[in-house]
Amino acid sequence: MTYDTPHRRLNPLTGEWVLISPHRAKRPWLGQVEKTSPENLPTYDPTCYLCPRNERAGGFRNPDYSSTFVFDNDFAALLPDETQALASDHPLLVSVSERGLCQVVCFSPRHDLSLPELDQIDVENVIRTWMGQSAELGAKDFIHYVQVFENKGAVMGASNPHPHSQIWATGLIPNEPAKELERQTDYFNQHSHPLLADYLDQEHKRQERILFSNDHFTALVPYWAIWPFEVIVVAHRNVARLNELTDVEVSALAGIMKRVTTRYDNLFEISFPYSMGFHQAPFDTQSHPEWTLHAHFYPPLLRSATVRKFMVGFELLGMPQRDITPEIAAERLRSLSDVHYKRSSPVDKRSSPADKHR
Ligand code: H2U
Ligand code: ZN
Repeated sequence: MTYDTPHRRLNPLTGEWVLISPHRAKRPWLGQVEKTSPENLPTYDPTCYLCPRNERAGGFRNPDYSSTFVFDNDFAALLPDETQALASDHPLLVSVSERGLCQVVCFSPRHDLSLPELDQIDVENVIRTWMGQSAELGAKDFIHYVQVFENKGAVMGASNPHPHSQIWATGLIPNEPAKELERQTDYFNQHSHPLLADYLDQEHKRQERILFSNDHFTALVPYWAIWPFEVIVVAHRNVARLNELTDVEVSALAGIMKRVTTRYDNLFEISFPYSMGFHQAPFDTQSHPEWTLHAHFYPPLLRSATVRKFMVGFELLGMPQRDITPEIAAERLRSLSDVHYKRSSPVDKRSSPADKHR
């Protein structure tokens, strides 16, 4: 299909629309140019608060860790303590108290190795850590949602280049997964099928937005993508939560994550910034057959290492809008190599035993 005139697309996961203006993609750019992150990081930085053995805020010292390392965020946005219920004395002034826990997950002791640069086995360790923490935090009686995410790059607000992710576990379901829960539940009740499974079937038939897949996961630019090179990674099995993944699924997910992030880095030959996170089912007593585990990658860069997309003006006041179509973005990401631009050899072979769409 060619899409060359302005149109809207619906995000069935949230019920929100995005405006697509393909004819605008060629407009000149005289705006802000982003600074790129430093490329040559040391393997260890004595001033980094995430490196092994170094001191963090509040006098805590990191252990001499050798794999992943999890700690409670020293500046946690949420606290586990029970607080007094907030009284609301007017329907227009509503608030409720919120409990939760915030953790930081360092991917490895190496200050210089981001997801695409880590070996397959190390990415699997990162995923297993997210799984373990999801299970542990999700089992707490005051936790109902576990949000795993990575802010990568200074442009995304990451405060430290040492590769790490965060986990915020909350008593209430945050806005985005709450919308997805409602939409996936409605769809499942109407069709007796999970929304994302049916969506994936359509995408596999059409191919134009698919990047690649293996036996257990598919990476694609969603039909309703907002960010220029937005990607969604969807599980093939109807698995609802990270901690329900099997060993082979962990390997497959690590392989797909390495390939997505390698292609991102190769796109402009920089360490590609993004916010990435998993949407898993709420942690309650239900099995959530409507929910399909997936990860969203939201990268801000638009046409080079230094020109980003801003969510301002009409996006902020009206609705999100994009210029390059999701199909063109998918084509560009598909055309890139799986060999990281900093490496001369292909990514670890174990990452792609059953990969298709090369
Ligand atoms: P970001 O780079 O995505 O901001 O994540 C780093 C987190 O590390 C951030 O949430 C925490 C910050 O609160 N942090 C500590 O917990 N201890 C420190 O000594 C510094 C930063
Ligand atoms: Zn470090």
